Amino acid sequence: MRSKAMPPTTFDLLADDDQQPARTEQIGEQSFVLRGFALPWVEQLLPVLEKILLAAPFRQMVTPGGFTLSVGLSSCGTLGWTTDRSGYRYTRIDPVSGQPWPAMPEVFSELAQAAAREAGFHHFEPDACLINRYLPGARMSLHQDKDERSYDPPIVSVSLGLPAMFLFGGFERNDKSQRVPLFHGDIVVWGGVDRLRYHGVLPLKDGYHPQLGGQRINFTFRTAG
Ligand code: MD3
Ligand code: FE
Repeated sequence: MRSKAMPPTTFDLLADDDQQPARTEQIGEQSFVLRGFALPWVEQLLPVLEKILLAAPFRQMVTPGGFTLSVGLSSCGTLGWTTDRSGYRYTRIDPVSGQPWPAMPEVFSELAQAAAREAGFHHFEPDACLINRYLPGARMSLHQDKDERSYDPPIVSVSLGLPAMFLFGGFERNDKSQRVPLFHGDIVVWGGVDRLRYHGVLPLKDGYHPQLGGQRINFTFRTAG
């Protein structure tokens, strides 16, 4: 325990709680990892997420090529991303429930906007939040995000739960990719010249996170329409 009479030491700053100040790492010309940026918001995000998932539970979707994605998907916002045998697209209606996707909670868009601004992208107005759930073994192979109407707005991604190894590639599938570990509370912002870079996620390792359990959840905010 730290005595009030003692000045705080560096050791105390690390020992007192596990929340470290957010730090920004640049991983591309216009791509930034905001370490721990979401940590102060997590308590607010989780109950809201639970409500969304009651209306739009995670489901495993099929690609046009007939492969089932290992990642479970849901969405909130005006537009939700889906894939089936006939292609990838954004829809206003959740094809499973037949209802509009759950609205984007204010706390979600506020966080996404604050992160975009921190990375230098002002006036970010996301209309789609894809929610990805990785259980151990789930992965996302290298791909580009090309289903949005404009590539001008950035993309903001929030990582929660188990850590994952993110692959950040180039503009062609075979370009060498860098590996970036993403931890609970990290936010990544991609925009401008990096918007169409290939990216993916290595298979999730087994583990246990005190708040999320044995899974990783990723929110991807986009201006899709
Ligand atoms: C990099 N999701 O949903 S973060 C995706 O962690 C997706 O669930 C991954 O790739 C995940 O499409 C990676 C999001 C991400 C999104 C768009 C990008 C990273 C990006 C666009 C360009 C470069
Ligand atoms: Fe992607």
